[in-house]
Amino acid sequence: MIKKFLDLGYQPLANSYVLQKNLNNKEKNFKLEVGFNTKNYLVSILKTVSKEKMFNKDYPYKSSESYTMRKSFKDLAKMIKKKFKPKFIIEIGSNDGAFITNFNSNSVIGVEPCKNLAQITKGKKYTTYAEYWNKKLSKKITKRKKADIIYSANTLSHIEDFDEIFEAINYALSEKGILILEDPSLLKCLENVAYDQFYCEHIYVFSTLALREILKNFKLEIFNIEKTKTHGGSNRYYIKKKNNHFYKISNNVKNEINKELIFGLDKLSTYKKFEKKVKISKQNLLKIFTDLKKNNSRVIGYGATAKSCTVLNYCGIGNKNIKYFYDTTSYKVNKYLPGTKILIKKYKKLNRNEVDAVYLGAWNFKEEIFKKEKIFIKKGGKFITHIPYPRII
Ligand code: JHZ
Repeated sequence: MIKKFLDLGYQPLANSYVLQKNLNNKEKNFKLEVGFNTKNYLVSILKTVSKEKMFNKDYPYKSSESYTMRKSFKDLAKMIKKKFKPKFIIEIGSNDGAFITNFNSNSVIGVEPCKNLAQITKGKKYTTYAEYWNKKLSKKITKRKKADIIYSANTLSHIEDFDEIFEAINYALSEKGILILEDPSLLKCLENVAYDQFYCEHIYVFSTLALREILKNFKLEIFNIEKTKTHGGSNRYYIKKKNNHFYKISNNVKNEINKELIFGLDKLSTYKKFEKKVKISKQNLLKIFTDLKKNNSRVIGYGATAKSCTVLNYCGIGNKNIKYFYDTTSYKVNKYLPGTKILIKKYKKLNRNEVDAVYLGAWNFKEEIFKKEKIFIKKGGKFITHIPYPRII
């Protein structure tokens, strides 16, 4: 039933940045392979890493780090308040509060198992459960009052057990309540040859087709879809209980499903074609880095992302090709990227006297970064990206 279509080799844990004192220690590795379930169309990695190893008190990623994400959450919160007037909202995977802090603290609850992040929103007086989302927690939170809105962005794809997630959601959601899920779109991922959307934390990359099948098992259905530009192109799914006739199913749902069928997201052959494109992408990216090295170009990286971990380790691009990465996240600074052991430095504006070309680890924030670095660009500084194909811009 599950057919393997992509082998991205042995990979370290994407968000396990290495301390200098541990540089010579062996890292935990796992085999990163991706498969397609021909029955429910679900695309998933084949071997998973335990959630405790990935989401713990040392989690480095903060949603608030970019203007793009802060704005996206702010705009969504504004729309939700206006359109749905919710009295009680739960966010699953509230991270550092980029979404919940747009609401009054008495109307929203965050669930965030990474204790270092939960501490941030607790510090701002937002009720936050530093626990994994599950049935037990759902009962604890919503014993007396059910949620009008449950929101979860870039989190559902990180939780392996659908029974646990959706039964907990079904319990917590009021009869007329809405579940809003937001995750990178598989269609976009394939169109962009964004194979770096696959790493240990991304157990799934969803198509609408697959999500619809999964939701059926829990008597939930998608009634609207919005496209967002975040994380390279995401789908924001509006979901209701099947017996909730308060919301009509928008044509957007049918249209998106049709688009996915035309692209062939229901066929194994589509994923096999994707695999070929990934191999070509690797060769061409390597060529760019080899040529830059031959020319003695000074190359650094921008945005030490989880995605970069997959690209660099899969392609065999290391600290001989990229001198260091810049990242604004204080937790990542002075540590090394997993596997490739490239140093991460505290971000400072790109300087043309120091740098010739910059690998865009955070390609999903290209617009924001280009705006910030316009002087570097004006002075002839170049960026390297592999999305949608390897090139220098
Ligand atoms: P970004 C993480 O993936 C992990 P990553 C996780 N699994 C997931 O699903 C997504 O997030 C949502 C830095 N940066 O968002 C900040 C700059 O330095 O692409 C971040 O470290 N300067 C939960 O890591 C990184 O880049 C800038 O100007 O692939 C961006 O990480 C900007 C805009 C960002 O997610």
